[in-house]
Order: sequence, then structure tokens, then C-alpha cells
Amino acid sequence: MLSSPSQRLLWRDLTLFDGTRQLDEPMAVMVEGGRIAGVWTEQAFDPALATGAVEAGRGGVMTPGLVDCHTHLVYAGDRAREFEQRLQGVSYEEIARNGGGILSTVRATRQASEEQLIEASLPRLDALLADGVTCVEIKSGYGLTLEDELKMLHVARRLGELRPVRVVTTLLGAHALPPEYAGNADGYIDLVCTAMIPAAAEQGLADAVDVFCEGIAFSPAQCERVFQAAAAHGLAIKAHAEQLSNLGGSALAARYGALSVDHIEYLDEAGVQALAAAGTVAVLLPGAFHVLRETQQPPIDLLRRHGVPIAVSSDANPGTSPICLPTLMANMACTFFRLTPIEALAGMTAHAAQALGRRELGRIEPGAPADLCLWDIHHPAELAYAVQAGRLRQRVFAGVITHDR
Ligand code: DI6
Ligand code: FE
Repeated sequence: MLSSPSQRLLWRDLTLFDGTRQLDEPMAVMVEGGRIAGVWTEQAFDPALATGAVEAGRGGVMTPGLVDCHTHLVYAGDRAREFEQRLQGVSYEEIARNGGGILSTVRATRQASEEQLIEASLPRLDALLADGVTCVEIKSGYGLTLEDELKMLHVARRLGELRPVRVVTTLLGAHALPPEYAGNADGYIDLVCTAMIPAAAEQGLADAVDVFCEGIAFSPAQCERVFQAAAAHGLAIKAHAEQLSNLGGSALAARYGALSVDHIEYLDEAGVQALAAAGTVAVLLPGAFHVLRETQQPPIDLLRRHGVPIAVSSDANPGTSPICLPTLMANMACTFFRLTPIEALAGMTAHAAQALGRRELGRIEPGAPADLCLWDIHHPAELAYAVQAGRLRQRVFAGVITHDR
């Protein structure tokens, strides 16, 4: 059944993962007015509460709607040819230095109209939704001109109007150096700081600003200028850091109060301490680890020891993670990085929401927005254990059932 916003909905006999832990007892959950109205153990549930409510489901595993907190979902073209080159031994960095990689997607994205970008991106968004996503972050970063970056952000916002999903947008102007600025990275950073960030902020098109702090991208000093401009315009800060080498980008971002630092395979203990001190979330992107055949492990034990919240995300993008199956990311976070299934699920719900500065999401508790998934499985760990599309029985967005099998 699909429901209407005015209906009070009730689920009984649930195995519940609430965003941080699995509850021991069978649970009941009620939703009303777009929010979670109540969460009870079956034992404590008063049948009088069911009066006037529609029983929407019985049994199964309920989790918060998944939050995919790091994607590059909007782009044109594909990079299948580059995939073939990499299989023959050409490295990601070599391809980038020869004008391919991110810049090949930039060429295709600059040529695409907003309508064409929407048409290209919707199937990817639909794949995320079919696997339980109710909130997705979408970055720009394949335009690299003022106009094309704003075009990408505008498309991201429009995707959120076309589908029942919360879209959080991030300006990633400092993703790669566009060919027009070859040899003048500081000049390009000027453009990011004095044109892109002010325009995106003024037009309400970006919730956050991100950078790629890496040898093949921008230096810590250049990223710092971007952080200063973002802060001056009241935008949150995120960073792609320590993905291919350790430049100290994570600690720098943390000093600027970053919501998250992402990738972090090469992060060291000083960096982990900086995250802990700042309350910055560490976002793991196992899809990129997999596609790049990376062997450097992110410092999971150090993150645990210092109490840094760990999120897991798809990094859906045409180069390093052309994968739109979030539950596969939970599986890979466990198999590659030895997260427990519950850590991986927290990483795709409560901690992912924190990485977006949206702490009200990713949790099942009274008062929270009612974004929920009901899965046809027996135990939450199955979401990470098995790799299988189609396990989503119901998807609830803002208190309304938008998918029912
Ligand atoms: N790191 C990544 O893994 C993606 N961006 C980034 O800064 C890759 C983007 C791409 O190759 O298109
Ligand atoms: Fe990324």
C-alpha cells in the first residue's frame, strides 16, 4: 500500500536497528504527520494506541532510511574506456595527468544541458532509492566554471524535487584544475573563493563546500583558502583527504570545523586526533577503494580508539566508484575494512547524517523525521552480509509510504 501524508501508520513485531544499535526485543513504531510518533517494545505497546492507525506492516527489519553522504551523482558521459586502460595497468593518477579522468567527465558535463544532466542522473538516483536511500548528498565538481558548477548544483536541487528524497548539495569547485587554468592553480582557487562560493551561497544552491586535497588536485594551502571563503559565507566544510597520500588535509579541515573528511586511507594518528578534537566524521568510501584496487587500509582501529564517528558512503561517481548500490557499500566496509555490520549500518544512517550536519536524520526515535526502510530479512546484519538488490519491502519518506512490494 502507498499512503497519504494524513495517515497515522503503525508497524508491529519489528526487529529494529535505530541508527546506532539493534534492539533486543520485538518493537512497534508509529508515524504521524511526517514524524516518528512513537517507538515501543511490543510488550509495552498499549493496543489502545492502535485506534485510528493503519497497520502498515508486521515483521521484518526496520532501519532508518539510508543516508548516502558522499556522491557525485550528477554528471554526463561515462569512463568505461578508462576502466579498460586501468585494467591494462595505467594508473588513475597517470590518466588524470594526461587530461583524462575527472577532466574527461568535465568535458562531457560542460556540454550537457540541465535537462540532459537530469536524464542522465535520474536512473542513478532511482537505483539508490530502490536500495533504501532517503537522503543523498550530491556534489558539483565536474563543471569547474562558475556557470557549470551552478548548473550542476541546480540539477541536484531539481532531482530532490523530482523524487521523494532529501538532497543535500555540496560545491566541489576545487575538485580538479580545469585546462584553462593550467599552471595557475592559485588563480583557479581565486575563482572558487571569490565567484563560485559567494554565488552558490547567495542563490542557496550549496549546503557545504568540499575540496580535493591531493597531489593531483589542490595543496593544503589552497584548500585552506577555500575553507576560509566557505566559513565567511556560512557554508559547512568537507574534504576529500588522504585518499592517495598523506598531506595533512584532514587535520586542516578539522581545524576549520569540517563536518567530515572522506576517503582517509592514508590518515595517521595525529590526523585521527584532530578529527576527534573537532567532532569531525570520518567517511569511508569502500567503492573507490575497490575500484582503485587500493591496498592502504584506513586507520579503523585508531578511529575507534579515539571515538571518531565512522560513516560509509557510495562515492557514486563515473571514475572511482560507478556503483549505485548502497548496501553493497555496507558489505565492502565489512569485508575490506573489518567494520562490524552494525558499525557499517550506523555508518549509513546516524553517522552519515552527522556527516551532513543533519543529526535529526538517520535515527528512529520519537520526533525524528519519519524516513524509514522495512527490509525482508531477519537480522540487520544481513544487509551487510548478503549482496542482493530487491530486499526493500517498504520505503517511507517523510511519513509516507513511497514504495511497497
Ligand atoms: N576522489 C574520488 O574518488 C572522486 N573524486 C575525488 O576527489 C573521483 C572522481 C572521478 O574520478 O571522477
Ligand atoms: Fe568523492
